Parts: sequence; C-alpha cells; structure tokens
Amino acid sequence: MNMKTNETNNKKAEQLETHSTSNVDEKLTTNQGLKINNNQDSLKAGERGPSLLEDFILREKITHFDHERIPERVVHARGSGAHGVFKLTKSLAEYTKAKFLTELGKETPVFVRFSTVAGSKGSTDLARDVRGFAVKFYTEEGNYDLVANNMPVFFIQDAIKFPDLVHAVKPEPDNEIPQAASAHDTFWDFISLMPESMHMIMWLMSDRAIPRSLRMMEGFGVHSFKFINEEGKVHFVKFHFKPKLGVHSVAWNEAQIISGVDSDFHKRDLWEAIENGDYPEWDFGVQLIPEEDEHKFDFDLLDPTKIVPEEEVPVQIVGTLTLNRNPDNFFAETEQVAFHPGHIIPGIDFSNDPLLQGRLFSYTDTQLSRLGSPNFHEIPINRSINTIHNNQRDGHMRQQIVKGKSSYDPNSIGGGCPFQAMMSEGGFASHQERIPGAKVRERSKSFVDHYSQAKLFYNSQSTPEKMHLQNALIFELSKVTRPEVRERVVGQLAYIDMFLAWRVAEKLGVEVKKLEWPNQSLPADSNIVELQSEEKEPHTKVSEALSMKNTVKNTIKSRKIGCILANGADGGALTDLKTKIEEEGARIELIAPSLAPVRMNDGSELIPKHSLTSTASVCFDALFICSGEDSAKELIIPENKHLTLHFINEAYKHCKAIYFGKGTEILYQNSNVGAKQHEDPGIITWEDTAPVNMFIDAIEKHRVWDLETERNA
Ligand code: HDE
Repeated sequence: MNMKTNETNNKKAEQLETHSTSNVDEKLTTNQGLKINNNQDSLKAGERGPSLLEDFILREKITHFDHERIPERVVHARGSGAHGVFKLTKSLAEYTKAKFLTELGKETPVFVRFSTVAGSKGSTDLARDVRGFAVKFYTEEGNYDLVANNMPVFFIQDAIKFPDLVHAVKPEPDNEIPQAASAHDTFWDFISLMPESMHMIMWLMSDRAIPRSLRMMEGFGVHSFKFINEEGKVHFVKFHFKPKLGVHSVAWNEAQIISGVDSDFHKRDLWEAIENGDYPEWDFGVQLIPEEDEHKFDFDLLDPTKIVPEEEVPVQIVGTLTLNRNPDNFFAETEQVAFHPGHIIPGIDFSNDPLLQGRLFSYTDTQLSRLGSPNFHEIPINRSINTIHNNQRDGHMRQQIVKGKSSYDPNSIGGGCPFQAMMSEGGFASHQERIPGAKVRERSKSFVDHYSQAKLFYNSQSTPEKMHLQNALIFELSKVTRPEVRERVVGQLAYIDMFLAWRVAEKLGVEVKKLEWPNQSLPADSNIVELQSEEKEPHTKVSEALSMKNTVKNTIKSRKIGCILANGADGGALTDLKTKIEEEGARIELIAPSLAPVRMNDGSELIPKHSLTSTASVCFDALFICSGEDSAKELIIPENKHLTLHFINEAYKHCKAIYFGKGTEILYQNSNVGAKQHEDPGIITWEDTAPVNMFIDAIEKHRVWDLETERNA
C-alpha cells in the first residue's frame, strides 16, 4: 500500500489502491502476462534482415503506443489534479439533507482538478485566463461534482452561446494563432457584440486571471444551486472556496516571463507543495437565500453574470477542503477524471439558470467523445465509492461483471432487483417546482443589466488593481487589428467607468463613444439581437471581498524565497534567516553563479539548487542577497554582474521583498534599488534594526503593489 497515513480511512484511496500497480522488482511482461526476454531487439529474418510480422511483442508495444493519445478536453484541456479530503465544520442540516454537509466532522474524499480554459494541454500555466476548479466529492450517497471556476460569473447568460464564445477565444481557425491567449481579434469581436460579458471581462482583465498559485485562488460554483432540506424547504445556494493562504497574483510582465522560464509553474507549485507537506487548504462557504427571497435583489439570481454581494448575503464558512496527496499517474487520474455539474445527490438540486441547464447536457456528451465509451464511470478515478447496480449493460471496455439473467426493469426473473429506492432510503427525487409560462425562445428582461455589477467590481478594486486591469485591457486590445472592434469594446467600457474607457482609448488610438444598439459598425443584416442595457447603479456600491488586497496577508507559509550567494557568503547569517523563515513555514532555495558547491565563510560548503542561468527571479516570492562581502564581490565580477543585477532588478520591478544582507552594499548600489530614493517597506537592508522580521512582514504582504510606479520609474 502506498497510501499516506492520513488516508487510512479514506474509502476512495482504498478503492484506487485495488486498481494500482507498481513495477518495482517485477519482470517485464506483455499485456497478456507473458514474461519478455528481450525488449531491445525486434524479431528479424537475419541480423540485418526485415522485421517479421510474427513479432507479437513488437506489434503489441507499437500498437499500444500508436493509440496512447485521447482527445484533449475541448475546453479546460490543461489541468493539474490532486486528492484530498473535505471536512464539515458546521452542519447545514437546516438547509440540506446532503449527508456530507450535515454530519458534523464528517470527512469526504475528494479529487480536485484545476485548469486553464482556452489553451491546449501543453500550453503555459500562466496564460491570462479563467481557471477551472472542479471538485469531485466521493460521498456515501454517490459522487457529487462541484465544477467550479476561480471567477464567480461567466461571459454569457445562455448555454446556446457557449460554442460561439469558445470558438472566438480559441486560436483563430485559419492559422491556429494565438495559443492560450484571448488577445486577438475573434475574441474581442465576440465580446464587443456581447455586452453581457462585461462583468466577466472585468474579472478576466484583473490579476485574478494570472494567479500566483493554484493554492492561492478562490473557487466559485458560479450558478445559483438549490439546497433542499428534509422537510422539502428550498434555499438558493452559492458555493465558495476561499484559500487559507489568501488570493494572490503575479504581475503580467512576470507571467509572460514565467511562461518561458517554467511554463509548468502552477503544476509544479501544486505538486511540490503537496510533496513538502504544505497541504493546500480552502474554507468552504455558502451564501444561502430562502426561496421566498428569490426576487429581493436588484439582479436575477438565475443570471450567471451576477454575483450576490457578500454585503447583501454573507458567506458562511462550513468546511475545509485540504489537498494532501498527489496523483500516482497523471493520465489515469487527472486526465481521465470526468466531472459533470449534473452529478448531484439528495439535498442538492439545479436552478433554472439557462447556462447551468445547458451544461447539464454537455458534460456527459463530451466524455463520450473524450473517453470513448459510456462506461467512463468505471475508470477508477471516476468510480463512486458505492457499488453500482442497474440494468445498463455492455459498451466499449465494460469492466463490471454483473451476474444474473435479467437486465431489464421491471423483471420477475431477477426477483425485481435492483429495486428502486424510496426517498427515505436515499433515493433521489428531483425537487418539485411549479413552472409557469409558455414555451419561448427568449431572454428574461430581468437579465438585461450588463454593466451595474461590472461597475461594482471595478469600483471595489484598489488603485494598483485598477491600474493592472486597465493595462491588461490595453495589452489585449492593442493586439486587435480591427479598429472598429477596439472602438466597440471601449464603447462598452464607457458604461462601466469613463476614466477607464478614456485611458484605454487613448492607448488604442480610438475615440470613446458609448456603444448603442443597433450599432453602426455592424453589417445591416447582422443578426445581433442584443437588448440595450440601461446604465444602472448597483445596489451595493463597493464590496470588499472583490479586492485581492483584502485577502489574507499574515502568512508566508509555503512561499519560495531565493537566496543569492557566492563563495565567502556568511553561513551564520544564512542559517539565522533560514531557521526563522522555515519556522514560519516558507522555504529558502540557494542560487549561485554555478552549480558547484559554495564555500561559506565558516568553511562549510553548500550545494546550490539553482544557478543564475538556470532560474529567474520570477520563480521566487522574495530575494535574500546573502550577507558576506566576498560573496557580493564575486557576484559582481564581470562574468556574473549582468545576471546578478538582472535577477535583483527584475524582482524589484515586480514589487517583491528584497533583503540585502550585511556586506552587500555594492550590489545594492549597482542595482536599480540603490538608485531610488524613496521609502519602500519591501526593501530591507543591513541598516535596519530587525531586518528578518521586516523581511517576513514584507513577504506576507505579497508585493508592494502601491509602489509599482516608483519601482518602475
Ligand atoms: Fe464547462 N465544460 N461548460 N464551465 N467546465 C467542460 O467538460 C460547458 C462552464 C468547467 O477539470 C467540458 O469534461 C458548457 C461554467 C470546468 O475536467 C465541457 C458551458 C463553468 C471544466 C464543458 C460551460 C464551467 C469544464 C470540457 C456553458 C464554471 C473542467 C471537458 C453552458 C462554473 C473540468 C469536460 C475538468 C469543462 C461545457 C460553462 C467550469 C465541454 C456547455 C459556467 C472547471 O463539457
């Protein structure tokens, strides 16, 4: 058993173990279990002759290889997964009968897959994009999937537009450019014609789209779902995951560099954190709205382009999600896991959100093309911890051997088995809802408010966050070659914030003209049926929860601190810092001019993990320039100078904490840091009285975003 000790009572881990194998100390075999004697040479007619068709070992190996690939997900292709556990800390029995949410202290095994949306499987982790946050709860009542994103709203209000949205954002169809990027004409053309996307665009252009780590982002169920309690009473519910480490991002310039230096940055970070025992954790929260309050808001609860501001309905924290085990095999687990918002259990039901309703069709359908068979639920990672009993039979790759003669219902030959379950036995019954109205292909008028919550989001951002959002829009729209598209987007921004629209327009060389429908720049017979949205003030003007600035800033747990050093570095100073940093749960990695051992001033030798050429400052949260005059001198000899100063200057530009140890004045002076004459809490030097504490405080704040302009002046 290779299960971790904390998994001994985990039914899913036990079940997966029965499907796992290891090659340690085993002999090589064919897929038929035959031991192989020679895996190096194919069977030939003579040493230099042609290979023989008879070589079943060669044929089996090559044939299997030829079929190793399956279609990647049409969206969310690039992903990283992990196993974990969900623990309930507050019972929701008053609102739902779902057992995993009612039995206090109950632990439910989970598998979580994070993803980017637009890019292919091999694309960069740091694309500006939404992140998927899909959670499979292996509950005793069946699998419950919460297929969430790291942003609480969506681009469109109706599923019928989803293929258009995805076609627009994916690489353009003629030349397949650009990969994993929304900065191109087709995406912004679509957006410019889709005012309902403006709230989501605010989120997408914010730094939420370039997370520092998958462990430092929120998760949102997006749609309103329904909770049903034992008495049949209904509450609307919105789901939230809030990371215990806070929500943090990287700078856009940093994201672009990381994409080159380590395009697996997020995948690696998640993997390493779990291997190091820094288990990622989230508070799980719910916003609950009694059914009778459905119409009490200035937006429609069924509209997936709207949030319920936390000021109007607070998030109640009811549990903890912890990821504590990396998958054993990426393909078998992370690639083959199949999520579906329709995988629900008694006590949870759907709302009539038209986006959610469409998703309910899409997810099974896509697994059929991706995993190739209706038996995808039998793949170990997808199996419920319950045994499956029904009359579904056969199909590609069927695993289960169902005994008995009858495979139909009702039957008498099989004794009527398997029986339907009564609700009291856990049988699922859809919540009965009275549906008024005629069959129509229409949008509810209550959905036609496209700008008020975009305003709410924008107005809730701190000044640096607003600046980043503005710069993101400028970056993206500058890549758009058609001026009329740029102009239409600016025309929509004008409904959100005039100053923002004006700043963006200025950089794009277009005028600010509030977008009106019908729109002059469209062909006369265009089939755009956008309803003109009124300019409306949101009921809640500012929401603190929307700014990353207001999230956790009092821990450096699991942060990665780079220590630049060379021969002669002060071993005592390094040990002191390392001890305190590690006490706080962070890690130090050594970076030297080469990978050769570094001779410290106390005679000891340390092996650096990186050389100045093999890594970059973007891979670290903060820098310690190790104390020691000789070390500093070596770091600035002509051979090293450029790399050392580039490292420091780049960290400085990206607003990171930098601590210059004693004897490193020469590096301080020669870097961009020394040239500046302003107060900067992110720069700590040998002159400070309690430098280590100050350094830790600065790392906790994540970045000194407020000083970005000064640092880049
Ligand atoms: Fe998805 N989405 N989606 N989506 N989605 C898929 O299912 C779809 C939407 C989300 O890690 C696909 O198995 C439609 C919203 C995540 O495996 C596909 C619509 C939200 C993942 C699909 C939406 C999501 C997917 C592709 C609009 C946030 C990755 C592969 C009606 C609440 C799950 C797959 C994983 C994946 C369809 C909109 C989240 C094609 C039609 C809104 C996290 O079925």
